[in-house]
Amino acid sequence: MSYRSAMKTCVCSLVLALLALATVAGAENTLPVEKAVLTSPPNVPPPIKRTTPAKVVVELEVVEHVGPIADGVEYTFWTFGGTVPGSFIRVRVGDTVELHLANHPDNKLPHNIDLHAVTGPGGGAASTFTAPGHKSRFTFKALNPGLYVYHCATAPVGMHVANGMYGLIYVQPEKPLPPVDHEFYVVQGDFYTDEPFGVKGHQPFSMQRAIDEHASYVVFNGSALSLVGDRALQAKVGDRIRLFVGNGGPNLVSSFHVIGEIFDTVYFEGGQKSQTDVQTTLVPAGGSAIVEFKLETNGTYLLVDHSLLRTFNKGALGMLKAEGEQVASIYSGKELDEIYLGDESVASALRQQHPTPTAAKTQAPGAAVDGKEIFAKSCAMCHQAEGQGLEGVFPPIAKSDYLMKRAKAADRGELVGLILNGLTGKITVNGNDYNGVMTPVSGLSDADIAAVLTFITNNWGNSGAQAFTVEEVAKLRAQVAGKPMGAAE
Ligand code: HEC
Ligand SMILES: [Cu+2]
Repeated sequence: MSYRSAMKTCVCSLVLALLALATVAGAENTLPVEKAVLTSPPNVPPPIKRTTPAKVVVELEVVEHVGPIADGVEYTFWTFGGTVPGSFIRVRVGDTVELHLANHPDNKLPHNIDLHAVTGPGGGAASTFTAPGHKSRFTFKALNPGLYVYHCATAPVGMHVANGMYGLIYVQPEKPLPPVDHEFYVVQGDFYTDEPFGVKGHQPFSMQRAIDEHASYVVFNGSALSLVGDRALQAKVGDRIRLFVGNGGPNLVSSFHVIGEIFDTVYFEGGQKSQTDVQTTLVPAGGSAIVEFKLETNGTYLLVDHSLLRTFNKGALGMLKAEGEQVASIYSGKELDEIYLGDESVASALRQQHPTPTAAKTQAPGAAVDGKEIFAKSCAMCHQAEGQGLEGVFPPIAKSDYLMKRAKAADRGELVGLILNGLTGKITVNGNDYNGVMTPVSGLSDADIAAVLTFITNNWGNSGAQAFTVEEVAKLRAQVAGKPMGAAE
């Protein structure tokens, strides 16, 4: 081939390639457009009947609100669509998804969304970072089928997820799963408060307990009350059930089990492969599973995390009621109840080996408290490592006029108060406005607070304030005790 004709072929194929590209882009533009049906837990949107791709518009709104986490216990949830987990999204593999994220103007914090179903950096996080009273949008192509978690990925990420910012998106495969009688949406999550499970009233989030992975609540669908009593899942004997199960975490993995049932099929980890005849399936934090079973006889079946103290002491309990006849050939019910005297030999031998209780260990003498370490552990996740803050979100501690004005004032209780009770409302630091929420910092002793306040008021460009003593902090703690989260102005 001459040089000339080679050039021609070259140009030709370039033109062809461009034409092909234009057709692809054209195809995207001419896709039928539909609005996604979103559902609140435990409901799942209906199966998609389409057999060709569409452009699916998903409209999610972030809502921060107070709701029950257990009987008589309130919690401030941060949510996608007003519920924990957030709205269920269902699309089909090959669809182009246009995701709109709105952050309600009454909210205090910026949020975003990272969908595990997205191929692209951050799963959409950076493209959807949205301040209260703003909206964002991005588009992605659902390349892989399966059941995926989505969650907020705004710093501190662990805190946003711990407050309930997660949900599921199901990317239906080309060949859909066989129809069933009921599909339900169940997501486990762990929650962190200073007080243990069940202490009444509004319980604020505890960053320290979250860091220690010391959950006070482990629940399905955002509350110990979500799937019990009249909110139990309802079905009939003979029904086939499909559960779309997720785990928002942020920390714990779930040993998901239904007491009294065997999963006929499990699409483990939410993928395309399945396994049959499973008792308990592991659902990792930020992961999922699809489980299916048939209700062969009547009764109440219990959804649990088989790490059972979570179920019976921290709320991880749901119910599925199967109405209908008892099928005695499958399950008889109690057939015998009589007296048993037993063989004492084993029991008494065990009793003789009973160990004597050991004396309580004495506490190791307290090491000197380092204010910088406390800051790194309890404050830096928001105010950042060098106290520089995060523009528009977390005010700086370094060179803070707000901090130093109070540190040099006669009443320094405000600073102890904001650590113990938190701070909310508009404040101005170095001429910049902040209107966020500092949640109470838990687990700090008087010595810890004295050390961290002394450190931040004498470093990073702050100077001239007297050191805080343990006695002073103890006195100020008593003064601010029991006051609600401090209002800034
Ligand atoms: C969960 C995030 C978070 C944590 C953890 C946190 N803060 Fe804050 N802090 C904030 C926010 C948000 C504000 C602003 C509140 C407002 O707008 O009303 C704030 C305000 C402040 C202020 C007043 C404004 C300024 O910059 O001078 C001080 C002082 C402060 N925090 C100190 C601390 C200390 C000390 C710790 C650790 C013991 C801590 N914070 C932990 C989020 C946090
Ligand atoms: Cu968020």
